[in-house]
Amino acid sequence: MAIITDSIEKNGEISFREGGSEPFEFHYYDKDRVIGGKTMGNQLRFAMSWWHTVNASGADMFGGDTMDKTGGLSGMEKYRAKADSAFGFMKKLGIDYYCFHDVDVAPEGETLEESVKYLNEMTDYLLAKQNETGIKPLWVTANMFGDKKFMAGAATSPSADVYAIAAGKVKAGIDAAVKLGSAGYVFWGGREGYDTLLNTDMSLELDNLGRFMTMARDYARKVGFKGDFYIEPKPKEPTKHQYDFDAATCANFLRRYGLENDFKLNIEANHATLAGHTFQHELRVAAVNGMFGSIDANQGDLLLGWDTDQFPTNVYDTTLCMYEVIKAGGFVNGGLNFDAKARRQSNTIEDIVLSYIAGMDAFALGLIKAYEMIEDGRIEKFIEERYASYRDGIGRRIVEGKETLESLAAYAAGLRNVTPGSGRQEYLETVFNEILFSGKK
Ligand code: XUL
Ligand code: CO
Repeated sequence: MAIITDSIEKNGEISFREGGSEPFEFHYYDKDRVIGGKTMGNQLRFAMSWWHTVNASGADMFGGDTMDKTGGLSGMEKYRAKADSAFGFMKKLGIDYYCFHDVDVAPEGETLEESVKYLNEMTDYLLAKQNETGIKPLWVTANMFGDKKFMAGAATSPSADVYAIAAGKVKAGIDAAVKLGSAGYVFWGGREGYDTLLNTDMSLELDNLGRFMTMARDYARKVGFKGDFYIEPKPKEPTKHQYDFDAATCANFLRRYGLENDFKLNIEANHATLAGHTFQHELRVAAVNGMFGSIDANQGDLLLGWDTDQFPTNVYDTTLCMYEVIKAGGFVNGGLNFDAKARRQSNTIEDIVLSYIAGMDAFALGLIKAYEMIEDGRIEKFIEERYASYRDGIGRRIVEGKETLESLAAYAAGLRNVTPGSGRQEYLETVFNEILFSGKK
């Protein structure tokens, strides 16, 4: 039974070929190539998103499916066949990790109890597949936004019963994460936000969300979950005001509720741009707050105001992303999950394979170029020199916390003609282009 693997079977194993130009091969991603002291595989830690890859059928707001990924099956048989296909797909592409929501891998029952039973049955099946292949979850999550009971949120729902069901789903998700040896557990806000304050008690909702994550953390640590928790910031969609707007908002939330030691951030490229930020900005904010964790790798369309979840092909962005990842010390439990789907019109199985190749190659090239930026050194040196005044004299004393407002006022009293010097943005952008396109150092 092959739902999404047929065409790859046809094309054989997808591997790297130096100087290659055929579509069904990698031209930059060479999994075993060592770069920056680690293999590309370990630097990039690619993950397959179950929902987009195995389930998404091309439907949009205006029209139905353009792809059939059911293989004509239904019930548990369909879920098992999808798991077979997913593992076959990951093996062919050399992907070692996958990410899933509870409802991606198992059907939902009428009650929580029934849903958990199905999930347990399917995680047994996934575990057997993992043992055969060595593939593992990068992170697990619970879908707390799809069903109508979650229309007003889950941990921020005005209904305590909905809150309790959400807690039960997260408990089952954490149990699945422990059972499958997942490196992470993600909270994406889903409908944790609001559309109008005319019907919303924001203070209670935020406190409830804080309590919810605290309970999840405490339960997970009790049952032996050693991985990272993540919040995945997103500014809007589906609600008008999401509580996890961007990295800075999430960092503040995590500190307010004392969760900063167990939670990190899962930065999604397209969510960053929806928040009016660059992907690089969000990664840097996460890193300077000690909360860089994992990445949902995709790209949006800057002319559209919604989450398009496209496979990433923009090498400027992948390079600047990998530059941030390297500067943050690389991935520990995190990795690059393709929260991305082939376009509605790219509706063949081959298109999904080509989409992954495109995304993986774009990030491999980004990784290569990010190391070239660091080796080149011109950009780093410029920044170092730009802040040189903080390395000795008055600047050094400021950094060491030895100055006061009065002492600085006295120091500054007689200064004349003070300017910080040119920021050289255009020159630095030229250097970046040169590294990307000329191969000249
Ligand atoms: C939604 C989104 C999700 C999360 C997991 O915008 O990105 O797919 O990654 O729930
Ligand atoms: Co995502």
